[in-house]
Parts: sequence; structure tokens; C-alpha cells
Amino acid sequence: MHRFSFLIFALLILPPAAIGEEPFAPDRPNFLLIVADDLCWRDFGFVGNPDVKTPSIDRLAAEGITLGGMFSPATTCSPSRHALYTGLYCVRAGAYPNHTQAYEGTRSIFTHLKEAGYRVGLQGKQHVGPPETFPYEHLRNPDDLAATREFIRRDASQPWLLVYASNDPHAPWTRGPKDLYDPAKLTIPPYLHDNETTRRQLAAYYAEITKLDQQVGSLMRLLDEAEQADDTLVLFLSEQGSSFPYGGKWLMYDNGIRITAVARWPGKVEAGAESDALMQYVDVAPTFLAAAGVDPATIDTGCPDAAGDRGFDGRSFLDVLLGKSDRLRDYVFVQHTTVGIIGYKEPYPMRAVRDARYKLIRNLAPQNTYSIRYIHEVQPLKSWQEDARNDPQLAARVEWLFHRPADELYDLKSDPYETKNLADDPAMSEIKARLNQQLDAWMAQQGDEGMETELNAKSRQGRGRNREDSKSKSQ
Ligand SMILES: [Ca+2]
Repeated sequence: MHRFSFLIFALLILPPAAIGEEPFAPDRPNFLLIVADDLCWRDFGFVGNPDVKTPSIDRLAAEGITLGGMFSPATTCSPSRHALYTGLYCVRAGAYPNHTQAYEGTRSIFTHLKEAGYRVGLQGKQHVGPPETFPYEHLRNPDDLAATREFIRRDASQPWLLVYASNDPHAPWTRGPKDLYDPAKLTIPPYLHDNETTRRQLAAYYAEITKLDQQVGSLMRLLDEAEQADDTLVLFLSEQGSSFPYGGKWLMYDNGIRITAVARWPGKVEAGAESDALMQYVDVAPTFLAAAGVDPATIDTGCPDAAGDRGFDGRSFLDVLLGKSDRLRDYVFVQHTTVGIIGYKEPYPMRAVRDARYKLIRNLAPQNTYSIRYIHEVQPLKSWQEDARNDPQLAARVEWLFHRPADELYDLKSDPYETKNLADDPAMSEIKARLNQQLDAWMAQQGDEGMETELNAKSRQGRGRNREDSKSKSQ
């Protein structure tokens, strides 16, 4: 029954007390948001990785729409998830370093859909706070599919949102079917240095991706068994890049910020569709609300921007899902805060803006050394540094991880791995000026003061108030 007809029905039939309550309209979908952990967007079978086995996610893509223009606004776990759930960029919400939390009073998709009558849950990795901002029921262990089954079947009259946040394939890579991957036979991606250590770790990382894929397969079977597949909008997100050097995490390159995103909604989303519309994690919450029949423009996020606007930073891409539009944004934005990351030595803040073709990165403290434990003090980088003693090209590539110039500018069309910095090319000056202007405007809207914001980062970390997991895979 359509919402309008339901309203007429309610006015005619229901007793006065029931009118004004939020009834479950049968056309309101459930939402299953599946979030991977540190998975580079390239590392899926259907995206073109020749080795990694992801049959369930490949099938999901064939049954739904691939959103090739999705980007994260951060490349660490905690700020990415805050943006995804709040619809706000990281600095505005106060949730910009890792292990962070939003400002008191901020509301999230859990708040909004709960108010709209949904049952809201999160299974697995949390890494968000404060708890009042994220009022979900926590289903702890992502491998406990009995808990998932119980949640989705609990009450057929109530629509639900479940975020299924896997811990895979976050390092250390210890799980999954390792026998599927022979390190000696892997094709090494061009952004990685090929040696035995890289191969061994890549095989272990791929095994965890396959474990994640098996989880996705199990979730799809649960939906089928509950006869809810047709009523459920499934959105899969790769979260952000892997922790290999240049795998993307902790960096502004596309390996880190670009996301493999797939949405399935039978009967609504065309199977096998693709869109390159630029969009970001902040757009997910408004999209879910729009799909649930709630106008995102009516939402008070509880957290004003620098101009006092309390609405979302994000906007709904429902029309992209439905094939009615192929355009959402002209620019996507990213920030990275180093202060507070385990093993960081000096502040090394970064900001970036990207359009459909070009990316500008600002390193706000290029005089400093970028160094954090999980990229610079562990394998495989140690082995790369050994090999670089006799390989000047590799040595330069390793050095770039620690020291970069103030400005970087890339043409993603001709240089998809971002190895040719065009920031000083006079032919690019107009493009650079345009991107600088966009980045300045975004930072101003966010109340982002660059280095000063970076130095305040520890005040935004909140382990005590954070819905953070005690497991080791939380970096
Ligand atoms: Ca992550």
C-alpha cells in the first residue's frame, strides 16, 4: 500500500489514538549496510583483481548497481564511520582523528530511522561515539549469524536497519581460507613492490577478503530464508584502503579514498547497472532516509556547520540508485589527521579535493616527517627498505611515504596510480586554482582551521565514551 493510500485508510478506519503514530508502511524498505574494514576498492573479482576470490560480492554487483564514484571523506576507520552514520563531514562533527567521537548532541542515521519507527542494530565493529549519538542495539560478534537471523526476523511489522560491520580484512591478516592463495602465483599490483614478504602478506590479506565475501554470502542467504530480500536495500562498502604501503589507508590517493560500493534493491534498482556519479559516505544517511520516505531536508543533525546550518552535509543519491539521475556532486573532499594515531611522531595533516578527473592534495606540514607505526614500522615496508638499498627508484617511492611537498596535483585519467605530481606544471594552474578555491570553501564551511585543528585532535579522541571494541583489530 502506498503511503498516501495508507494515510486515507488510517483516517477512515483507525481509532484517533493511532493517527499520528508512525505506522509501518509496507513499502518502507529494510536497510542492510555491509561495511568491510581496510579493503582497497581494487581488490574484488568483479572490479578486475585477477587473484582475489569474491563470488558473493561479485554476484551482489550483478544483481544491483555499482556506484563507481563513491569516496570516503577520511582514510582511517573511526572518522570514516562517523561520516557514514551522521551524514556530516569529520571536522564539523568533531570526529576527525582516529578513535574519535562526535560532539555531544549530534544525531545519526540510527537516531533518525529509530524516530521513524525502525529497529536499528549494528553487528560487529563499532568505533564510534558518544553512545547517545549512535543508539543502536549491538549484536557483538560478526560471525554470530544466529543473532543476525533473530534481529531481522524479530517483528515482521517493523522495518529495520542493520549495519553489518565486519572486522575483515583489517590487519593482522590471520583468518580466512589461506589455501586458496599461493603467494608465488599472485599478480602483484603496480603500486606494491614485489618481494616475498609482500607476496606472503598479500595472500593473507586476500584470504581475509574471501572470508568477508563468505560473510556476505551468508547474509544474502539469511535474507532469502526470511523472504526479505525483495524488501531490503543492501549497500556494500569497502570502507577505505588497505594498510599496505600505498594500499591507501592513511593516504589521500584513490587507493585509500575511493570505495567499491554496490547497492541491491530488487525491483527498484536495475540489476547490473553502473553509475560514476561522484558521491561520499556523508550521502548515505540522507539516501536511506529518502528511501524510507523521510525528507532529508527536514532533519536536524544536532551539529551546526560554521554558518549555523544544522542540516546534512550529505545529499540523497536515491535518484542515482533508481536510474533517474547520473549526477550528484561536482567535488568530493577528504581530510586526514595524524595526531593521535598510534606511533605518530609529528603532525602531518592532509586535505584533498577531487573532481571526476583531477585531485589536489594539500600537505599542511610538509616540513615534518609522516610516520605512524602501522605503515612505517611494520612489514612489508621494512622489507621494501632493505630492497631499496640497491634500487634508487624504490628508494624514492619509499621516501615519498615519509616526505611529500605542500601541494600535489594528479590527473586521474592519465595517471590512475597518482605517481606524476603536476602541482608545479604551469599548464595546470587554472585547474589548481579552481580546486584550491573549492577546498578553501569546504574547509571554511566545516570550521576547519588546518594545523590548529590538527593540534586539537587529542581533545576529540574519546576512548572512554567511544563505542569501541576491545578487539585488537581497531586501529
Ligand atoms: Ca578501516
